Amino acid sequence: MHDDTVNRPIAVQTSSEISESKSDITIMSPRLSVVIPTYNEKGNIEALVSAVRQALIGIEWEMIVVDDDSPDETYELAFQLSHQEPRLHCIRRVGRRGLSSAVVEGALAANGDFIAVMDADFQHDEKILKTMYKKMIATGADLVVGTRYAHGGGIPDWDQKRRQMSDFATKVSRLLIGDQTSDPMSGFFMLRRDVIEQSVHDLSQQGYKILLDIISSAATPLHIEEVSYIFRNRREGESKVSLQVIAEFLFQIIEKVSHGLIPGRFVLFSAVGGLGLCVHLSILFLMKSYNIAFLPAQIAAISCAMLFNFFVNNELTYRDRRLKGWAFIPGLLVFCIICSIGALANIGVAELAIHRTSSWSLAGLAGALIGAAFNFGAASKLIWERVKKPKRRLKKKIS
Ligand SMILES: Nc1nc2c(ncn2[C@@H]2O[C@H](COP(=O)(O)OP(=O)(O)OP(=O)(O)O)[C@@H](O)[C@H]2O)c(=O)[nH]1
Ligand SMILES: [Mg+2]
Repeated sequence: MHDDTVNRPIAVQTSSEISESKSDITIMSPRLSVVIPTYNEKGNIEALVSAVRQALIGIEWEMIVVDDDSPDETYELAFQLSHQEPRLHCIRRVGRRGLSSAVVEGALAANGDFIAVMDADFQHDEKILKTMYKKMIATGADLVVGTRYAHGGGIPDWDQKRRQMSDFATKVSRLLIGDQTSDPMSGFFMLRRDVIEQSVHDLSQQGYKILLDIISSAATPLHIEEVSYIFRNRREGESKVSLQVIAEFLFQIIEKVSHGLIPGRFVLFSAVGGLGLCVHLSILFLMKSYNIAFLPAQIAAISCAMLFNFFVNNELTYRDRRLKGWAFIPGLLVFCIICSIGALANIGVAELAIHRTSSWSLAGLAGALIGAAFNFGAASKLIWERVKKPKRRLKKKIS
């Protein structure tokens, strides 16, 4: 891809403005759009606008805050700030959550030729935005990544656990994109507008790792450059990284590696089922060691395994649709019924398969796969798809 926009004039006048010869109204077309996804970032947003304004002196820019209806009303503050800073725009999304999809939505609404993506919490050093922009133009790159892992970059304050998690995620992401960038988990980058437009239909838009999504969805390898920076601590507010974010990252990797053939959630559901089997067998053998008869021991083991599976799936696999409070009990009952039907389907298929193949392992595997697919489909539809989002009460506006 080549930069055919470098010499484009940045001041554009409409025909009506030109006819008003005395008018001095000029619409400045931004070269750079800075997209900031936000969720509960009220404490950071005002300072961030000032910092970006300072960092981008000399460049025509706009800032697009994409807020997912934050309970702390970040969107309200962004709207107020846009009265003093007309280069600031805010998209408020209602009934949707997700960093990646927010970034894509902001990028598609942007007017700039180049799009920068950065967090609102000051962990990304806005002072390198100009360097990234210059590098983009000078090299004709498709993408410039703000990296913590190249010479001159760093993360001074992370504890060992956090470092290990990040290293693990970086290694897993290399399955998808090799070593195209030293920091595939970065949320700080700048790209040419057409890069995102060309791959937008192939993006998974799940979870947090939008850079990985963009690089792995590009039809041809991208020209990637890097600028190092020191990662900082969050200035105000709390991190949104949770078990759900980790689960979504795993979904993203599985779906991309299997080219969309295997739903990531299904793999996680099956893995939880595998752990459930371990729970089942452990309890069965524990009871045996206490000389409990097989039938009661088996019933106890099945019950514990179902409870375990339901609990872990609710916490991890379906965390975004988690059942809470009293809804947990009917959910558990439906789950037990589904698993019982799934077990019958498992036995039926295995029985059919053993007559055809006479291989125990193949028949067992066929039964297990059908059983797992049935359980997954039915549980997704009947338990976790039915969860309704709580309604937020409307605030009365005083006029
Ligand atoms: N629109 C939108 N923004 C989000 C969502 N989740 C997180 N964000 C924003 O995305 C940015 C990164 O989120 P953080 O919680 O700081 O995640 P992180 O930087 O990867 O992790 P920490 O190092 O723990 O801060 C911040 O600006 C968040 O406000 C979301 O669901 N929707
Ligand atoms: Mg952060």
